[in-house]
Amino acid sequence: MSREEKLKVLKSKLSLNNYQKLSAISNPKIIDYITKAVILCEPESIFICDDSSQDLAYIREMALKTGEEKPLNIPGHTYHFDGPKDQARDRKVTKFLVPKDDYLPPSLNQIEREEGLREITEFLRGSMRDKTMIVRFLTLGSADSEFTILCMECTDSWYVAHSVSLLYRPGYKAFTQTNGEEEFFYTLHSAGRLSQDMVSIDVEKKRIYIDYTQNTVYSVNTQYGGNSIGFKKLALRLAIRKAHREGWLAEHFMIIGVNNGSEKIYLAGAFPSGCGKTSTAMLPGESILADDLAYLRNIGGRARAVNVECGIFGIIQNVNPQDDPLIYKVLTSPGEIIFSNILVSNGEPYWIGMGKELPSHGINYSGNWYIGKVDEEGNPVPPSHKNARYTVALKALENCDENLDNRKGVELGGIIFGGRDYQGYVPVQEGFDWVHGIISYGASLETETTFAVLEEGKFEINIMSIQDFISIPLGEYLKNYIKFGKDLKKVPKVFGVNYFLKDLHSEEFLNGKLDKHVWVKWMAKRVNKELKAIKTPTGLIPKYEDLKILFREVLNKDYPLSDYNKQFMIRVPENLAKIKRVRKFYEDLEGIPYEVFKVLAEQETRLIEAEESFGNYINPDCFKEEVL
Ligand code: SPV
Ligand code: MN
Repeated sequence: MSREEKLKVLKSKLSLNNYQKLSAISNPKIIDYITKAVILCEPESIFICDDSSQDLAYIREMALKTGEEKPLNIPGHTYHFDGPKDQARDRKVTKFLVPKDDYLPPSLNQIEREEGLREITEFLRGSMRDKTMIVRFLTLGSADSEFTILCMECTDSWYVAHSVSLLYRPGYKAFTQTNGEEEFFYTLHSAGRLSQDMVSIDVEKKRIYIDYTQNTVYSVNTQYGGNSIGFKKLALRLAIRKAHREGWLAEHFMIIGVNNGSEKIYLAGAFPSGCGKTSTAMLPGESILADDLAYLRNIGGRARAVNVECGIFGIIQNVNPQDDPLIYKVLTSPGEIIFSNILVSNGEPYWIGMGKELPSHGINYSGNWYIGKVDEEGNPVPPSHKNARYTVALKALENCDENLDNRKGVELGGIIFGGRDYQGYVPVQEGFDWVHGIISYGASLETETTFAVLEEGKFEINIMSIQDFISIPLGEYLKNYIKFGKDLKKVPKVFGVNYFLKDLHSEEFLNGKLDKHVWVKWMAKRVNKELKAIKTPTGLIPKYEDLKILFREVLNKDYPLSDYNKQFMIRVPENLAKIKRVRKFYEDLEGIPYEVFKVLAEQETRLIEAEESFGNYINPDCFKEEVL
C-alpha cells in the first residue's frame, strides 16, 4: 500500500484533528505500523496523542468516562482494578517469539515465531471493535540524547494511556522529526473483551509476546500495568538486546542522589520486587532520580546513567508514615495518582500495612469485599492485593532529583545489589573491585522465598534482579557487564546490601527498616574516599566507629558495639553454602564467563582460610586490614 492508501484506511477512523496530528509524522514506518494495527484490531476510532495538555486531559477524562478508572475523594486521585487473575506480571504467558533459524537458551520462555504470531494475531483480531485505539509516542531515557530510544504504543486502554502520561517522557515531537532511519520500539496492546466492571474477561487467552526481530511487543487480554504498559519490562527485554549489541547496559535499577556535604553522590540499586528498592530510592533528605529502570553508558570513561522513565509504578503494601514518610505524604495529598488494586470505601483508598485500621468492607479487585471473604478455591481474599500499586510522576515529589531530565545523565558513584537473605550476607559490604562486586553481589543475588510459609530454605537466584527480563543467554549478559566496567576509566564501586539479615538463633531481624539510610550514607562516603573499610573474605565492611557516628548523625540513634558485632559477624557456613548454590546454578548453564567461577572459588578459599584461623562465626574485629 502507498502512504496515501494507508492514510485513507486510517482517515475513516480519524477525526480531522487527529488526522492532522498523524499527518505531521512523515516517517513511513509509523504509518505502516498504525495501519497494520488498525487492520488487525479493527478499532472504531483512533486517537493520536500529541502530548498537548488538552490531549493529556482528554485521556484522563476518558479513563474516568469509560470506567477504567474511578475518582477518589482527594482531587486528582483515581483507582483502577485489574481482574483477580491479572494481578501481576505473568511469567507463564510471556514469551519470546524465536525464528526457526535462531536460538535462545531454554531458560527463556519462548515459542516458535510463526506459531506465536499466528496465535497472538488471532487473539488480537477484532479486539478493539467498538473501542478507540489510542496512539502514544514517547522517549525512553531523556529526550534528544545519546540514551534516547523512541517508542510508540497502540492500546485500547485509557488506563494504560493515562499511566503512560505519568510514567514516560513525551515523544510526539521527536517522532515528527524522524526520517525512518532510527530504531524504534513498538508495542501493541489490547485489554480484549471487558466485563461490566471494565476488567479483561478472556484471561485464559492472556498473552505477552516479544518479537525481538521487529522490536515489537504484543500484549492481549490483560490490563495489569507490568503486562500492558509496554515500556516497562517488555521494552526492557528489547533494550537489553540493543544494549548488548552496542556495549552499554539496560538495567532494573533505581537511582538515588545522596547528599554528602556539599556534594551529591549518585548510587544505582538493583533489588528484586519487594526487597526495598523504592524505599531506598525514597530515603528522606536525599533525592530520587529513578525508581525502576536505567540505561548506563560509558561516556568519556565514566559510567553515566539516565532514568528510562519519569514516574513510579510502586508497590503500595506497607507504605506507611513511619517507614516511607515521603511516599505516604504524596499518596495522601492532592495530585495526579492512579491507585490500582487497593481497597476503596467511601471514596478513600486503603491498603495493607498503611498504618491505620482498614474498614470491614469496601470494594476491591474481587468486587464487594468484606472481612472473611474467600475466593472460588476457598482462599481468603485480602483487602488489598499484595501487588497493589500507585502510579505517580516523579516531578510530583518534593524529593525529585534536579537531574531527572539531564541529557547527559548522572555519573554513578556506585551500584548496589540487594536481595532477601535471612542468613548470609552482612547488611552492607563493598566489592574489592568491579568484577568481584558484580559477581558476588549481582550475579549471586538470591532471594529467599521462605517467609515463614512456603518450603523452608528455598533460594531463588535472580541475577542483578533482572533475570526475568534477560533476553540473551545469561553468559552473554554477564560478559557484557564485566566488559562495561573494564572499559571504564573511573569504575563505580559495587556494594552488596542485605536488609533482611536475621539473628543466628532467632527469627529476629537484626536491623531496623530505617538503618538502610546509614548504609547509603556510608556508601556515599566510601565513593568519596572519606572512610576506610575493613577487608573480610566476602568484601569490605564498615568500621564500627564510623557507623556509630553515622547512626547518630542520620538517625539520631545510639549504635551499640554488640549490634555491630551481630550484624557484621562473618558467617562462614552460610556463605559457603551460598557459594555452592550459586556455583551449581552457573555450572548448569552454557557460556558462562570464567570470571564467575574464579570469583566464587577465591571467595570460598578466603572463607575457608578465615575459618581455619578464627572459627565458623567470625567477629569483625578479627580482621585487621583496612583499606581506603
Ligand atoms: C516489578 O515487578 O519489578 C515492577 C513492576 O517494577 S512491573 O511493571 O510489573 O514489572
Ligand atoms: Mn521493577
